Amino acid sequence: MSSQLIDRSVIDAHNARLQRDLDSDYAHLGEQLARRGVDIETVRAQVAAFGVAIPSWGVGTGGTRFARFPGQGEPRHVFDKLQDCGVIQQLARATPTVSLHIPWDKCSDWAELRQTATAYGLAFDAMNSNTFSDQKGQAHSYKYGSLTHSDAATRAQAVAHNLECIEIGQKLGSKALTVWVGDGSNFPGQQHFRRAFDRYLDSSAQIYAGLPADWRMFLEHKIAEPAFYSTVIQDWGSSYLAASALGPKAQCLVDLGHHAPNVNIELIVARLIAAGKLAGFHFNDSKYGDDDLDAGSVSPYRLFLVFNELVAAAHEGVPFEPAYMLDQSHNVTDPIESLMTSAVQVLRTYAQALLVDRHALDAAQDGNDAMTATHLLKQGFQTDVTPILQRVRLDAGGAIDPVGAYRASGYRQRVGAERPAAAGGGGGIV
Ligand code: PSV
Ligand code: MN
Ligand code: MN
Repeated sequence: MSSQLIDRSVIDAHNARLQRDLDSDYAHLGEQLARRGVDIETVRAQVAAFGVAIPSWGVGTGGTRFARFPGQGEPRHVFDKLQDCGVIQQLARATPTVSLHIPWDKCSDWAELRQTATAYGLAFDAMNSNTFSDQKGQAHSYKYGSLTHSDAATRAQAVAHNLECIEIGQKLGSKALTVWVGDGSNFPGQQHFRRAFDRYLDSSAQIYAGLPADWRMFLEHKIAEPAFYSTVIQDWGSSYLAASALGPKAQCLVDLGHHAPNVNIELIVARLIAAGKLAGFHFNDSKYGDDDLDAGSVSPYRLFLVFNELVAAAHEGVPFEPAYMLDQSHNVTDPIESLMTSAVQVLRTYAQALLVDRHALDAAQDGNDAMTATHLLKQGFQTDVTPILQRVRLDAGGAIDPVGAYRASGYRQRVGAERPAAAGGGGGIV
């Protein structure tokens, strides 16, 4: 990284205080894992190669439908957002890519944005389109839908916006377009279900036709909100039907907060892997709905069970290439601290899933030994892999304790002085 956002000396001083403990903890964990037949160095290398994208909208303070309480030094535009993402990557070393949202992240010089990202050690992940809110000056409103609207001109406008997102993404080196539409209805009878879905397929096919050869289209389903009676792409079944109709470049993206409470998301993940249709994830956690809480903050075991499916499929050589992204909204924490913590949580969960003895699990499953099988999963989940995560960060030039180093750096206070408080800034609150 050529552009150091946090002074190297701050990180080094912080690491120097923690390194001895880390060395001892790492050696101890290495011994423990060796007794289980696991080579800690192999796990470390796998974790080091894992990355999760930051949502550009996540570095702004979120809000709810009731209020938004601006945070200190909120990013004013996409360059500020990128700078915050650069800090996250510099300290936590788990987030080498950023996922942009258009038009929230529109700028006048995409080449400059790309150069800036490179200087921070960042690249661009999937582009996200937005036809769930009206933009200034647009000809047709999305109040009653976008890609599925009953009016052809409104659908055409939504298609054109998605094509523009692809065009921008090509300038940035992105390779995927994520499409989430809130289209649906609030009253029984308001919408003809089959016709609305047909219109979705027709509009999406026009977007699909505009995909460059090496691009993928991620269809993101969500059970409800903003439509509260029916949503056109409300579940993985609808998403799968659409992705299948569109073609091989279309796949289904799983946002963990987009399901009914208690839905078995890991089973959905397994089904999509088997069908060759798993696009990737928006990681977050939830208690009630699309809460967009920090990944693993409420139900870390649920996240583990998702990773268990991913690691099992990779272990079995199933060909798949999921895109990993966070999608969170931060109302009461510093977004940089939340995003670093969530990225670390994702890596932690991946490492824990890597520890599961796959051969023993196969044997327990084949032998119908439910207790051994579930113990094997718990053994991975209950292992404290913190020393591995710390070592990975240290080796990559990051901070052993990212939040501690971040607080010591005074970055938030510094940008607080440069960026005046704004009532509306920061991007999405959806
Ligand atoms: C919708 O709830 C969603 O999960 C989609 O990914 C949007 O792009 C994002 O949130 C906006 O905040
Ligand atoms: Mn999402
Ligand atoms: Mn969401």
